[in-house]
Amino acid sequence: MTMETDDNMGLSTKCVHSGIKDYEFGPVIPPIYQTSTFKFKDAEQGARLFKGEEHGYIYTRMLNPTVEAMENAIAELEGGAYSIGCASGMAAIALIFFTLTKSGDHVICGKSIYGATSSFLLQTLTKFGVESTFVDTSNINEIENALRENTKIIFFETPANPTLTVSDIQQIANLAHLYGAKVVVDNTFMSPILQRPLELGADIVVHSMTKFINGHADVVAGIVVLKNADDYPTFRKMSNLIGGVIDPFNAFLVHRGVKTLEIRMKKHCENSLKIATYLEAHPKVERVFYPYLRSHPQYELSLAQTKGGGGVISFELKGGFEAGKTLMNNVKIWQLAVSLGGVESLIQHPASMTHASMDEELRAEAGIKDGLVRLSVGIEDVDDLIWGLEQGLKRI
Ligand code: LCS
Repeated sequence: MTMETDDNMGLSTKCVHSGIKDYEFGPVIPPIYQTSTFKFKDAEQGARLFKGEEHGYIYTRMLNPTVEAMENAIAELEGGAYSIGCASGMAAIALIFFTLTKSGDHVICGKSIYGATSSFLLQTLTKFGVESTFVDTSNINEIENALRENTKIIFFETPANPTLTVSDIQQIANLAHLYGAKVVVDNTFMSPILQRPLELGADIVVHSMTKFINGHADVVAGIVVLKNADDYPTFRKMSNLIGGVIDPFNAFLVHRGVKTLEIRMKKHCENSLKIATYLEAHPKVERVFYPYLRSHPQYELSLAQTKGGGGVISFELKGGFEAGKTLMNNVKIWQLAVSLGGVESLIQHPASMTHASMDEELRAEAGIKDGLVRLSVGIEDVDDLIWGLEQGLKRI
């Protein structure tokens, strides 16, 4: 806990004050320590720092005060002991698997998952002798059937990209811990404002901070949040060895984004529910996936586990991919681009874009149909966003 906040304070207060300490000259914002290395007072101090006998800074790949301030803020918001800032969400995901698995181990991963995550497991981790099984993590029986003695990690996104499938974190954690496996939740779609997996029994949270946490589509970054302090030294050591760390300027930008995270998430949720409701009633739309719609298969679980449906909606049009193309090429305000979680609204096509790299069979099994369109709903005025969608829909 930093000196400014404690556990009883509200989320907006935490967003504004978390991670902030006193710095030389009294700035209210952590300065950008844009330096690769730090001068020691004397040879003895240098040796103490390297031995870990004194807290301080040696070299920016190892630790940097601007990065540390942002890491403390996210750890505090997620209710974790420590966090480690990474160069991207994928660097954070790689860090977790490289730290916790070795040759001969097995991992279970959600079927509906960001394309690069599934490719990392299938194309990279397998080279090191770690096997993965992909299951529908919204079905606890599928997880139980896939568990083995050597299963080290159960990894899933909830809600998942791009199907918005919701998995029961507490139930999965209870099962995983019986088998000695760690539960890792990719909390990118919710942010700590809407969902706190560590409180529900998860061991580790990972984020692509490129998305809601930074929120302004101007940074690529990731973070690993650890519930247990005991895990920290091995994770920090591996981060230092791999070197995929966030740099001070990006950490500064992310920390700046965090200040408005709570109010942004509220607006993302408010806009998304209205847009999902509008789409569900639209004659050209076949089916809408949004966790806070009553029609969502895990609607009740979503209400219980989260504080909002988030800012991502997926839907299928009656005319399939051809209709989707017409929509994407004719919408107004919405920009045709991948990524999500920024203040501006985006539209994209998972099967040919974000999830194109995914194994085709796995993509079909995960329910990522060719006609699925994904929206990242920004914080613009919702009437303008609906008007912008209607301009595309009426061309179909
Ligand atoms: N986890 C989730 C849930 C994601 O959506 C992404 C990226 C990542 C991890 C990887 O994070 P990155 O390395 O990009 O910071 N998702 C993207 C998407 O849906 N469109 O573009 C990127």
